[in-house]
Amino acid sequence: MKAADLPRYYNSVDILERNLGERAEQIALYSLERDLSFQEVSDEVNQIGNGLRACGVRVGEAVGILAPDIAAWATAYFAAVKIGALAVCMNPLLRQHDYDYILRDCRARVLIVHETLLAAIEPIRDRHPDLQQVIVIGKPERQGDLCFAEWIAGESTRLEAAATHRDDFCSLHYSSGTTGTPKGVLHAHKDYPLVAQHSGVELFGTAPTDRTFSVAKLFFVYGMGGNLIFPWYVGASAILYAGSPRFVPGVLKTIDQFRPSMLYAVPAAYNAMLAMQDFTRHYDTSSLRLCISAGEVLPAATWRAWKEATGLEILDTIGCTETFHTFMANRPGDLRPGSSGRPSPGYEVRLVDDQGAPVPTGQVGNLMVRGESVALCYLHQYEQSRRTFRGEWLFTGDKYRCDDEGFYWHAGRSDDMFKVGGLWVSPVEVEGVLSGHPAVRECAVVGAPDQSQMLRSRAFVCLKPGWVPSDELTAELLGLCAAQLQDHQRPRWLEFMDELPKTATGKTQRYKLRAERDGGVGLPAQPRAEAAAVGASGKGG
Ligand code: 3UK
Repeated sequence: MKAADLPRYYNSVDILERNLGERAEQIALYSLERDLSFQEVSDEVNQIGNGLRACGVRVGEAVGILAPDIAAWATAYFAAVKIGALAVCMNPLLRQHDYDYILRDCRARVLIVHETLLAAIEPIRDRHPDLQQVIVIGKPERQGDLCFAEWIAGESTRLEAAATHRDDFCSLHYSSGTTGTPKGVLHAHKDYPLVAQHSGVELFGTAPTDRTFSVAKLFFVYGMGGNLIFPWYVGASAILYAGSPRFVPGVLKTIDQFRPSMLYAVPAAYNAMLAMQDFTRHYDTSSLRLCISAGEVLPAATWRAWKEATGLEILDTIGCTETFHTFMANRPGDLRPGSSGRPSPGYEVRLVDDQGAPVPTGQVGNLMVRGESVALCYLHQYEQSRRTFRGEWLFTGDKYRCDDEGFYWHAGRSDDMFKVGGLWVSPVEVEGVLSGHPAVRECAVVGAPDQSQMLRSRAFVCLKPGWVPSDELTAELLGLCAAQLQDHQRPRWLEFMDELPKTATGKTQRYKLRAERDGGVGLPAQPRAEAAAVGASGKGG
């Protein structure tokens, strides 16, 4: 399918509404809270859409969605899209200053927020004059806020979709930036059927009889594609789980109870399930036909352990917020554990050196991707957009090596960013917190593998004259990180060094630090602290 095959005026609410004929009464969505048929979903979407229009939301304006994975997330999303607004899919794990940034950046006019997340926006919401209405899923606390259920109760279930152009933007997803400032990725209506056709149908073979479940949450495009867009595009049902991805019994119970055939998760979530002894004896996982992994490298050991436990082969795949979904993947019967597979339908990839020339087979190069679902730009980020969106080609920031058989092997990133449990860590952000301590002269943070070959944050710290390394100081520095950073960002290990390795121009050579082994050459014998184990987290936990 090509973008040009879609009608010029196309609204991606089509992904839901194409099911309103024969499939109208089929279950679109299962959850502990409620099950909804396609007709019921559509009725609620129309009510919300009418409610949003009554709040004055116009085509192109932003509607924030900040909620766990419940039915209202999905209905609010499609309602915003249907009236031609921009659905801003907000990560419930962020901190106040991120929400502050996002609300300002997108000029959200309405925010639909779950009662459990109100506290995070309460202190900053008054700074945003554009934010005219807050709608609370649950009980509002402030005068003027609306209660979601009451707000839609009186609205009509009929609504005309906005005549959006297929190239109009319909969603905004914030992804972490190298400096810690989120980058808003704009996707257009056309991108949704494209990824559903290419990845949902052609790659994963999603069929109407499937039931999907994603441990990765809906605000994350990986979860939203796999567990909302792909199933609904073909009339299959999605299973929503509102709990934390780290709560393994909750995840396994959902699988046991709702019997998904397709599972989307990040490597840390597979590892977390495997860490529960004999989990397949306590929970029935026999409904699964396809297990998909993305977000970071799936270690070959995890692949083997999962196969041993369940008999199933996990498919490691890679996508990014900028492409919306998968552009390389392992396929059933055609996979190499530890690799990201080969380019998937709808995408081409190239490996180039820093001057843009192709690199020979077997050598590491910068991964470029081409495909029609690639976003046009980041919102309000001219420089960063120019660096990343290079004509038809997207500069992913990933380093890859291609073998003789055409399989691609991840070889790190060009920007020092890394992921822990599927969630981005920007070294600059962690270093900023450590540098706030009076003892720290300079520091550097890198991703280092733990016992199960999953990356964790590792900090190297140089002290100011007069300070000496000690366990107390280590604890103090780690405490500072605990207070100011999210779990996955906190250093798991903290080591003291006399000097950081530097280039001639004074840039920290993080790649040298990444190569440091335990007590390796160049590392002075200093106390090496192991911070409290960081829990495994699925992206969007
Ligand atoms: C890294 C991987 C090695 C890689 C995503 C599937 O993760 C997704 O989107 P993000 O924008 O991050 C993208 C970056 O994450 N990465 C993702 N998968 C893998 N590295 N092996 C993998 N299998 O650095 C990439 O550039 O958060 C994943 C589908 C849609 C997505 N958006």
